[in-house]
Amino acid sequence: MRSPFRPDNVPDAAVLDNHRPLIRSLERRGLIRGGLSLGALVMLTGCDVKRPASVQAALRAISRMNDEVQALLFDPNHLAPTYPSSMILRPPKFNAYYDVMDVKPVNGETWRLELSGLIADKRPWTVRDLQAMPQSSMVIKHICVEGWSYIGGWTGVPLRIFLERVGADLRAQYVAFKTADDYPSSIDMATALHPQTLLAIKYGGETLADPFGYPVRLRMATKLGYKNPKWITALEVTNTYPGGFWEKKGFPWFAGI
Ligand SMILES: Nc1nc2c(c(=O)[nH]1)N[C@H]1C(S)=C(S)[C@@H](COP(=O)(O)O)O[C@H]1N2
Ligand SMILES: [Mo]
Repeated sequence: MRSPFRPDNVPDAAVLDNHRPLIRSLERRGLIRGGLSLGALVMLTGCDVKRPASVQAALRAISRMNDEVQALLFDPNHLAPTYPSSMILRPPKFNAYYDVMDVKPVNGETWRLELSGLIADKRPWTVRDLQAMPQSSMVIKHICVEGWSYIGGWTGVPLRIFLERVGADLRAQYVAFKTADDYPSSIDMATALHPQTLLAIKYGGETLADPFGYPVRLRMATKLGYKNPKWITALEVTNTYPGGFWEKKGFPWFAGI
């Protein structure tokens, strides 16, 4: 899991800053008031704290409830901060659940983006198909939960435009992704349609390099790093909760503003 390119784990104030509006709005609505005590957890869930499995299950249920509340509070028109292009870090910082030397490059010539679920036109996409679509660029902060961040410049097809083009059911709940390295991921439809959500094919104006997701990865300004799958191979529109790689291990699913 250690990468030679991994930056020092310096906690980043931006992590907190990014979540302050959410925390404030939850407090305003009386949805949170400080932490839950163990006693309150027992009262709320009626579970036996001597049975760790039942506590685990209850905590997971509360976490899913939090995810849903956060998705409800998501403002589709609120834009995350952007930065001047002079601040783009070159090369970007690498992270994955394995080392950078274990990245297996994807062959762009044979690569296809497979489509499934609530989509009218499920023909697979090539790299050239994606390049021929309208592109948009954004310079945003990438925040990893491990406590580091960087400013990155991304160009690609707005996911909203892609979903409209393939005739996706935009009233569906989720957009789910599969990747070449078996790192499933998913987002809510409101986030998928947000203007700062791209199927990114370029970094700093140049084709994505292999470690950063060539030929296509998701880049969102409104979500933490681990919600941005690299090396995407399949996209599904669905009403069945798809979860994700870290989410299965207990990380929050919403993970953003
Ligand atoms: N396919 C895939 N996507 C992934 C990961 C991964 O391990 N595999 N790691 C995530 C994490 S934790 C982070 S912080 C970012 C890192 O993206 P970067 O290497 O472009 O900085 O990718 C995310 N997307
Ligand atoms: Mo991350």
